[in-house]
Amino acid sequence: MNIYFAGSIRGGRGDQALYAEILKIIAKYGNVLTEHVGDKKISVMGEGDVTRRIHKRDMDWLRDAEVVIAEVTTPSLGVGYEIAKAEEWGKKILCLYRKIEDRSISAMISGSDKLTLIEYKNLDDVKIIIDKFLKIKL
Ligand code: 6K6
Repeated sequence: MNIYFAGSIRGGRGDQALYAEILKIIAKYGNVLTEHVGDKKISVMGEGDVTRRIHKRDMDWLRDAEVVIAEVTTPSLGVGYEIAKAEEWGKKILCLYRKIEDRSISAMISGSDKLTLIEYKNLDDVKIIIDKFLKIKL
């Protein structure tokens, strides 16, 4: 199973270490196409790659994925774009978020019936949520 993981890059790298841990959990279930999202060498400045090439590569991977898992606590234009494309292409989508005081998830995510949005507090929660979500899918 190809799994596309989405998490903020230019939107902010505050959760990068958490993405790396979530990627480790996801890797037990299938082929993760976007390991770079958890890479601490990628700063908000990006990989230093040409943006057109990044867009094409990521969209090709997204098309090839059966499942998309997005961490949406840190708002990111790129992650929102990927989720919209994944909806358009009929992918199964799980969005994970942590509740942060004085912040709410965009209504474009919380109001969509084409994805599953689940709140979590820690990595133990993430393990359970992902296991349930992917077992339903399998
Ligand atoms: C390089 C040059 C300019 O920006 C970069 C960033 N490099 C990226 N490399 C790989 N994937 C990327 C990059 N930038 C964004 N993405 C994709 O969009 C990832 O799959 C993330 O899920 C998402 C992050 O979007 P932003 O808007 O937070 O960057």
